[in-house]
Amino acid sequence: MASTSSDRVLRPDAGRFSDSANILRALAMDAVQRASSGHPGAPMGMAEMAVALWHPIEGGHLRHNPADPGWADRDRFVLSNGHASMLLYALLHLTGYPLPMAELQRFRQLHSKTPGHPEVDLTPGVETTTGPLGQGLANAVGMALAEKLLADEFNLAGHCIVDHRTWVFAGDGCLMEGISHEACSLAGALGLGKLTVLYDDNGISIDGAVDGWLRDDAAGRFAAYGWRVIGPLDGHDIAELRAALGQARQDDGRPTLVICRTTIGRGSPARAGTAKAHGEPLGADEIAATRAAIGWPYAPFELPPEVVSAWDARPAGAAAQQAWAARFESYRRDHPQQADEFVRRMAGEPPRDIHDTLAVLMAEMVRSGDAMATRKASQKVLSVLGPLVPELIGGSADLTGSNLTDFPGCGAVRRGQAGGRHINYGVREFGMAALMNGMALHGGLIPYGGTFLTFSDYSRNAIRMAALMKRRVIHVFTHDSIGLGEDGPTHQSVEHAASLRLIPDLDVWRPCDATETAVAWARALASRSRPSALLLSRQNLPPQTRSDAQRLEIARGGYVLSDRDNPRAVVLATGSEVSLAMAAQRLLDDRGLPVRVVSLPSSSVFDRQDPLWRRQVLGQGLPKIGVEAGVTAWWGQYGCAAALGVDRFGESAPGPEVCKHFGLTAEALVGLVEAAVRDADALDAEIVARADARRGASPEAPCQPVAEERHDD
Ligand SMILES: Cc1ncc(C[n+]2csc(CCOP(=O)(O)OP(=O)(O)O)c2C)c(N)n1
Repeated sequence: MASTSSDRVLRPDAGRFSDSANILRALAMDAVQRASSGHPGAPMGMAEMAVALWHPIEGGHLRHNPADPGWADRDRFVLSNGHASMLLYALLHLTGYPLPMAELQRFRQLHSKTPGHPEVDLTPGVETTTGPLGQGLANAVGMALAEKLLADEFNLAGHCIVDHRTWVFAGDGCLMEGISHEACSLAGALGLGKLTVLYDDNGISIDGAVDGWLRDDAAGRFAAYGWRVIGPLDGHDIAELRAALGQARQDDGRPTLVICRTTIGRGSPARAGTAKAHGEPLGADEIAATRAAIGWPYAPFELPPEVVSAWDARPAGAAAQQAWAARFESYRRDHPQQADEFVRRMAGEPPRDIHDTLAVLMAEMVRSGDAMATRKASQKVLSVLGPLVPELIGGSADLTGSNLTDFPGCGAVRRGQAGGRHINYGVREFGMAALMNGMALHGGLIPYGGTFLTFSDYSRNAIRMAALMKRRVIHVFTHDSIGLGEDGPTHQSVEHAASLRLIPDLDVWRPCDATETAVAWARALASRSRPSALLLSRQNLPPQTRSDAQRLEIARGGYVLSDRDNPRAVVLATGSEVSLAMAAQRLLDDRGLPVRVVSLPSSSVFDRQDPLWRRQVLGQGLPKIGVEAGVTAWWGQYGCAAALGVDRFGESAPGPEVCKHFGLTAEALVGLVEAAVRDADALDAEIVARADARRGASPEAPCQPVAEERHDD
């Protein structure tokens, strides 16, 4: 059970402070003090847990090589309670990662390698960006799952090249977050036996002693998920912790939770065990008192060399990596192709014949000239890509038959079974998104997962984290508008496309037919440092006709799909509304008003194109009208004079009826275009009239041609 304030009596600590833990404690309180901001309490409370896992002599459980943070078979460590970042930075510095003391002294400063919360790719040794509580834990479940999938795929008789563990530190906050339930329940169901979570059970969160709002029986809760639970144990007893972690390493097919009873801010006479230790510098006087209490006579950032050298994990790390390299060489001798494939996969390189694959795919899509829902087109894409891109690992949050994320022969991922390529995440959208981030961070896999677009809100912060971390994660969001019909407003997306487009570095694709769907998939696959969201229709959409050149232009995110001589307006459309724009164009032809139709499957990709391309596509000086079955304000960014869309929640009825009810029709679009052209003409006339008025002049007679001056040389 989360320990309560009443059962938390501070133990007499005298004589129980070790230098190995104190060096972490001191670095944390001193760096926070220097930055005048940060969280000293959790690092000080988890110092012994860190020693038991990370210290090469006193702990020895974490298998890593600080000299090569990218070693494929390293253990992964996730600090899910990311506010304890100074603990991680101290560990990375002391064990020998390239993180010098100067960086610790610049904790939380601009462009330092020690930001407020750990950021992957910024600080060597940080495996994932944490801070949004609970997500690190879910990332770790994804990492452990990736390890299992890759081990199943690559370890061959007599050879074991994928064999590492995933370790997590998590606090009360992580376990209070709902995502911890989603991720840990699934980890239990899948039997991820190489995952170990150390729970910093300190009974304190920001608002105070947690017994007012957290009285879970954590041990019972995790046991019910199918986890092995160790503890509660004394989270400051290094020997006890070390033994527990040794037990956790005996894989019995269950993930392990080690409940560590700790005191937040341990060592600080006035702050230990209080919420004040959580997120405030201790202050100079209290730091002095803490130094005296824990027996640490050194000045701030002064580190005794013998304590520092005992922390150096490079020799043990190098030996571990060398042993693995020898195993890998033997694997290479026996299985050269698989060895090359493993290297390629871990490097995130595309398969060698990916271009041929994509060409086949495109031809297939163009050939199949039937009207097709883009979710169906996506499945067709997957049935081509799946067998040829083995790193694709799919899944759905219990909507496989609707999202169409599976493909023939993909097989389900199940406990104790190898070879599955499709994960039934259950109804756990946020968990799915965060697990996918973990798998992408681990490497060797490209995760994609599906749900209805409306439920992207459930996953939203994990989508944001994928973008922030620049990871290739592909979200398949189907049933993307009111066009889905009968399920009604709870399921009909209105604001979601626009809102996802607000996330920086996320490519949102809303393809209009099978061909655009294929290109969206190809781009998402090639997009190594960005997540993508594919917004797909439930309903059938007609195929559009394109030249070969136009097919290539789809990849630019926006292109002229259908033009007219001297167009008077430009209609910009996405997804299911492209066919509506094409119908409106035909109606306008009949009325003698030529318009251009631009298909804009991905605005972010389009916005990254060179200005010349964008100008060519959008036209200059022409009124623009946007159409998408969603909120209209979004079109403002393209300077649209008008937009056809849906600015309120939907209705439950058959899709075509709902669209008609909301005025999402070609006729309505025609009306808008005509009005926009009229307004533009009127505006032009008004501008001229105003200019005349400013000059106080009546319109001049038309200019007479002036005879050209002749210069005869
Ligand atoms: C999703 C999310 N919500 C809120 C916060 C703000 N926050 C940071 S730490 C914290 C309290 C966490 O309590 P606990 O895990 O017990 O940390 P400790 O007090 O032990 O340091 C909160 C609410 C956050 N980082 N992430």
